[in-house]
Amino acid sequence: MYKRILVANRGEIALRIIRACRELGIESVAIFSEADRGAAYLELADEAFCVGPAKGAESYRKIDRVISAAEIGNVQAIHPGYGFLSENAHFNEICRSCKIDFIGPTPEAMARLGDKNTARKLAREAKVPVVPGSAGLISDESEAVRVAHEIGFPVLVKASAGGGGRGMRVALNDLALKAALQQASTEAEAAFGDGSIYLEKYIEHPRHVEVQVLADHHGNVVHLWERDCSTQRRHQKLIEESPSPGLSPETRAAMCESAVRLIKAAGYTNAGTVEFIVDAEENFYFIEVNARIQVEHPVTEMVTGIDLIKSQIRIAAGEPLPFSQSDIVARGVAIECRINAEDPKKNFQPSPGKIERLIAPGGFGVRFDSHAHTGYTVSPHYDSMIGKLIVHQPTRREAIDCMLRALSELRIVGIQTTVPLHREILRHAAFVDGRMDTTFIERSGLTQ
Ligand code: MV4
Repeated sequence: MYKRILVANRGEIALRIIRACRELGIESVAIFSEADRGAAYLELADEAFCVGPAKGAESYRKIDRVISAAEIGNVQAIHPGYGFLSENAHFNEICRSCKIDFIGPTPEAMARLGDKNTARKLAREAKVPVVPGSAGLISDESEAVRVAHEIGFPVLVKASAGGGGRGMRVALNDLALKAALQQASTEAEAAFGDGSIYLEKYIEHPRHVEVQVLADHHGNVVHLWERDCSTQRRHQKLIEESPSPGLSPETRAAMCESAVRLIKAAGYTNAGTVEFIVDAEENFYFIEVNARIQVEHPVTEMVTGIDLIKSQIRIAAGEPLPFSQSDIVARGVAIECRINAEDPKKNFQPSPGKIERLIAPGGFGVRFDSHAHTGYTVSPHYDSMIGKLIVHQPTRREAIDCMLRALSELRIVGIQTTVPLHREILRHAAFVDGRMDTTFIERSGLTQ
């Protein structure tokens, strides 16, 4: 097992990884930017290095500085967390060349699944349902028009290098399609240096359901059931839950089994999430693989009782999974609300600043994963999420009631947050009845 791990991230996920290291008896080396200097969670690490100024590209995403910290810190492995360098195959490759274990998939598996078009092909080969669309990349307009007429409008133009909603354009007819091809390709070329695009039938008002997977270096692959992430706004997830309230047991089993087949076919190892969209008839379609631990991982941890960060570290260190698929029983219902420093009354613009007072909720089935505390200053330089409130109860009704109680206890004075929005969503009939889809928030009037 590793003696020392570099935690190449910040905030709540850095704290989460440091905690897992401490429980495993592993020393942790943290990194921080000038904006995070003095943050309380850094004191829990055994050592901490400043890697640069506030700007992410000059610090947390600066490969040479992160690697230098790893070398000086004399670590055997790096945990990238999520965001920053977590899905950067080049960084993954550099870790390998420096003989430092990257706690995640190999660079090859990361690159293979990071290309959405290649991932689609792998899915088809693994008999995983994909959205009807082009066989591969679209090379010219006439081919795009032909495919669009085969699958029927509306269609979605997607960038192979895209993901998370970036580089996507909906087209309702031939004329719109020609414009969409141009825009999606130009945007993807500018953003990712790869303008290649493919076409899919646009599934309207889909649910967004993802399957957590763990794969070790001994050929063992298991799923840890699904998370429903349909409650989101402009591709920003707000509330996640498990199990998905919209799936029959048959669909759930078929979706989870297909996720395992895809991960096996891709030669993927460590933690990963296979993402699907689900239409009104409960048909599910593979969309993409997220080759990292995700923000919402605690939802799965609560219903399965498995610590996903410790699992990642053990897998990277070469240990076989300590459980088989039949051991992984999901129990109860878990819901997570993302607590963002944003002002719902000002179109969710960031609301950084000093937290004059923070009182965390607690009690039976309540978990608050956050690096924030009274006196902490929320930086304007990073993502606005300052914590996650997770509840775990026997039934969904009890989980909603518990979350509402916990949200009413959570005190954050000095900045605006998404707490009021969460309380409105959790009381809304569409949420209570499990009828959320990815377009609900925009259509609901709950936000401008
Ligand atoms: C789709 C889709 C509907 N039809 N593909 C969004 C980003 C990435 N996770 C995949 N996404 C989607 N792909 C087809 N063929 C709907 C989504 C989608 C979505 C789209 C627009 C606005 C919000 C969304 C949230 C989740 C998924």
